[in-house]
Amino acid sequence: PASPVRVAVTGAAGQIGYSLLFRIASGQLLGPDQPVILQLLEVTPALGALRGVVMELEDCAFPLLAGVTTSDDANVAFGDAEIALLVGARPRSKGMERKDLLEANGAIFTVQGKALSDNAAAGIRVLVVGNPANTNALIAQQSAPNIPAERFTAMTRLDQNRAKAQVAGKVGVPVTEVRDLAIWGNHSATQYPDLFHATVGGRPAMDVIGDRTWMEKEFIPTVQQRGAAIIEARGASSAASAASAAIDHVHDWVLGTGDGGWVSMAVPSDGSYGVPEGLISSFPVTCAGGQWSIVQGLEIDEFSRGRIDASAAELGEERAAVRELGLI
Ligand code: NAX
Repeated sequence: PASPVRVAVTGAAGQIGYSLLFRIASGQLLGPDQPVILQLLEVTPALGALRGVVMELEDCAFPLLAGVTTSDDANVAFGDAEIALLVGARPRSKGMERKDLLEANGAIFTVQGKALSDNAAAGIRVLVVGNPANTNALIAQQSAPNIPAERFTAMTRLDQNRAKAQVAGKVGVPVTEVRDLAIWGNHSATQYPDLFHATVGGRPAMDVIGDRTWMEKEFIPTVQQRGAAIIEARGASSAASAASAAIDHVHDWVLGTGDGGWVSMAVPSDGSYGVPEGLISSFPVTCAGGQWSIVQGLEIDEFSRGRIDASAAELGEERAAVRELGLI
């Protein structure tokens, strides 16, 4: 059998962690033949709760789970890791300004970026889930001189999955019929779910939907506000769906998108589509051989241009703010 892959997860005792760890251990992240070792990072006060989660992992007797370690030290948790899922972050508390939020997260992601750089395996791939995910990924990347820049990504797959489900529901087809639906920009309310390149059953999605008003007035706001709608309904933020999207993101990055069409990942921009270089912004990508590449040559109309530019501008402001704070 293959030797185990070390997968580090931060915020492991949190809500998303509680869904994510079991799916990783069951083989859904890296496939049914790949044993894994989970290396879990939490803040010191959460280590007790984390111990309970580890007991439950043991009690699943997962055949692919070759070991579990826990720590409150990032240098330990990231040791020889090939995959790091950075889920733990500082949430926005009441009355907190964006600057305070960026600063609090900067304290986490500078340390974790450096710890990854110093301790992870050469092949390390990083997915940042903790919000503000794109800018947290940028901070970690800039704190990690030993890791190639393109190994830092942030999650917009949940937004893509949400968008696909909305389209499938609208036209009454299985989600598998909806393809090449890209999310552009920031994982925030400025994100742009793009239907102009998507297809439904092989036909242009906008032709099948036949309702531009729905796209502009319902679809886009629904996808952008879905996180808030879940909180409103559930009294807690999306967790199982976020974990599921994290599994999808890393699975496709490592094992390839094959003939599954595009996926959305926030990746360091190379300037494609006018998104300023270096910003970690969502694009349509395909993956092969463990590498992502931005889908090139798409025609961007005026409507999409405005949306993509607005979200990129927000990312630019976040980057300027963390620069000013000395975090990058
Ligand atoms: P929880 O508050 O349930 O769990 C977070 C865990 O992280 C806590 O157990 C906390 O102790 C731990 N933590 C905090 N600082 C840490 C550090 N420095 N090192 C290690 N662990 C640390 O939040 P949960 O619902 O699991 O959400 C986690 C993050 O995902 C949040 O930032 C949330 O905003 C973000 N999300 C991102 C999404 C995306 O699509 N990119 C969607 C879902 C989710 O909202």
